[in-house]
Amino acid sequence: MTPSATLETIAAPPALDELCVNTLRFLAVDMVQKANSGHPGLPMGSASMAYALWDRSLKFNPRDPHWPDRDRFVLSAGHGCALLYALLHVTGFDLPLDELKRFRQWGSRTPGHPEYGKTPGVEATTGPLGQGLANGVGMAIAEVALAARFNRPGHKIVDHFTYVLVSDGDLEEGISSEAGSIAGHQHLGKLIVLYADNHITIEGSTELTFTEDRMARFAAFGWHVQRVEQSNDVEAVANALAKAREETERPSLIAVRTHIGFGSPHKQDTAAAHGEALGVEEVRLTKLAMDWPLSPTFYIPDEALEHFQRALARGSAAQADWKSRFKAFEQELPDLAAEFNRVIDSQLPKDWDAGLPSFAPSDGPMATRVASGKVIEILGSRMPEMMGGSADLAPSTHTHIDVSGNFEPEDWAGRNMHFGIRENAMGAILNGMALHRGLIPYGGTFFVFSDYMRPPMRLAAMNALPVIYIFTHDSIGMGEDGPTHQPVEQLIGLRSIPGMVVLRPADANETVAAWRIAIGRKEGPVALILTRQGLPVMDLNLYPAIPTGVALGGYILADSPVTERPDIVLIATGSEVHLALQGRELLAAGGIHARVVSMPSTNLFAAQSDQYREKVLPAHVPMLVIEAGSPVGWQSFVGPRVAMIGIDTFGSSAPGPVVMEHYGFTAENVCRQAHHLLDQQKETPSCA
Ligand SMILES: Cc1ncc(C[n+]2csc(CCOP(=O)(O)OP(=O)(O)O)c2C)c(N)n1
Repeated sequence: MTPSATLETIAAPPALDELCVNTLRFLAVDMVQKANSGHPGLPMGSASMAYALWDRSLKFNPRDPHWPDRDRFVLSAGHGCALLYALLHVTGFDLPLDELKRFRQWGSRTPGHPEYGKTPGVEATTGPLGQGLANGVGMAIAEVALAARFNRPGHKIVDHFTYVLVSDGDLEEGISSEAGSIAGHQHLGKLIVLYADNHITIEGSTELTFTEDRMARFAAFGWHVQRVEQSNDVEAVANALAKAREETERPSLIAVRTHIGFGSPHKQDTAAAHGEALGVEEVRLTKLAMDWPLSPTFYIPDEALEHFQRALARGSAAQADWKSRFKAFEQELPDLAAEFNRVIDSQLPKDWDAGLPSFAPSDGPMATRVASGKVIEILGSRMPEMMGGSADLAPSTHTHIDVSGNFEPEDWAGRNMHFGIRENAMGAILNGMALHRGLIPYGGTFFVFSDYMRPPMRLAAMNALPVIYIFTHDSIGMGEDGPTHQPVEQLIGLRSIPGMVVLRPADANETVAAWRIAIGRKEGPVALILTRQGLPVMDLNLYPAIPTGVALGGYILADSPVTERPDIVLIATGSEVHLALQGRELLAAGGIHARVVSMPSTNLFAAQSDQYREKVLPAHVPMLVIEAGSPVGWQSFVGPRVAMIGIDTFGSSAPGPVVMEHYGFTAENVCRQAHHLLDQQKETPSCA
């Protein structure tokens, strides 16, 4: 691997550099002051190092923020976003000065933390500290994976760096160790992290909490580490960046001794500069101290603007160079070039789902995790953009693609990722891969440990990222490992994340249908919730609604045989659907006509028309939900007239079938509870 061609930049003379840096500083100061809300300290302290990066190194085109081979820049310390907005404005992105003046206001393109999709040039939503760093690791992984797949001798069409700016808080968060360890292990030499080492967090000095040798820590992870003592020494930062780019074997950490609130006579180097406006008087004193005009506010000197806007010519030249190289690539290797365009545009290959299997009862019983593994194998062989793995549980989660090798420094073309036992970083890395584009990222673990990756899952949903989660061992039915490993509240927890589609298929055929939805969904993440234990395979001849029903979230699997209007509706998900079917037969023997509704996704069901939902769940028909999870939430999914066989404790350690029976997950109990519900309703005294 060789470093990218260095960009031709014309270093500004020191006085102009200083003018540019101060422009960024005071734009941020004025933004925060006008909003009377935000974080001025980090932008004031880090303006010079960010300037060194954006002016001397970063390959970007403000006129085309999505150009595939641009360098990525992630501001992991998202609270310092006034700095990023200032950079985007002065370098010519579509972010007018008026938007800077509307910082943190309703409907502005300058929200309180960077939001992907809202502001041109913002590469990731950041704010929960540590996530952005791991997003950067994911982007750097995507870069080397795509380079391994598409670059050919004489054709380097994927060749960019990923830069991340982190603060103390980013490095204090545990995810920084998870992600830092993976990045070092994978030799991600094109990942370069600038660390705003300002010794201050919200509660005061880092001496209170954060005293380890950060450099030694990252060196131990296998990183190349450098220190710059003078944050305002733009040349020193630029030189460190140049060295970092030359280091191709190891990711780089550049710790720059910055000063929070730099220039503020009373707030520099104090926590007071962190999270509130400086105040009118302190702004005045700071501008005076730094020889900056008091008015107008949001002042951008002409010379500074002219210098910053050289980024436009530089960016379009860099992109034009890439385009001409891509053209040559296209001429020589048209199929590969078309394939590159396809994956970057997130288009699925033709007939991508043609080879997916159907299962018959004779194939069962089969755990849905096993059915999912078979689907992954087929999809993985048809779609080379599928890339993912597990947090050290692949033999259990069935997430391995056998036709591909491991993703490792010796073979970045391998698509099986070993995330190690690092769920939080796994989630954030998957987000980074999705943000980069060109891949369909997926990751798996036991469902109960999805709690460890909730922050990145929330961000995936917020950013509408097409990430797929494979969560197995999905209920108390997983058995012997006991309450620590038996998810209970995780289902409702995930379902409550706006934009997340949760699918808990009932058998192998529903699992195939669930995967179709997962691959086809481009507008957000999908979580597949799968069993450890074998389940009967439902006969597609008897239950022909399965393949289309799953996409509707809930559907009539088996209807009441006699009446149009069933006596009761049994609603079940996942491993409890076959209990509902058996319960229905027991009820029929007693003359009760039950309808069984399989509801693999409450999220998708909620999105259907009122008419459809009313057809499936007619008003005034009693309903019994059977789900091995917390009962919370079901009333909002299906209405108030619902009874439930669920779990409101933590499960128990014993063989799965024993635990299920003890908690009432048997066909007999379904029948009993249905009778009980019907009796109750008969006995309910009328108010009339
Ligand atoms: C996961 C998470 N926890 C807590 C916070 C709230 N928070 C915002 S900034 C910050 C720490 C500030 O210290 P540092 O990271 O050094 O930033 P600086 O003071 O240099 O701006 C905290 C705790 C957060 N954004 N994310």
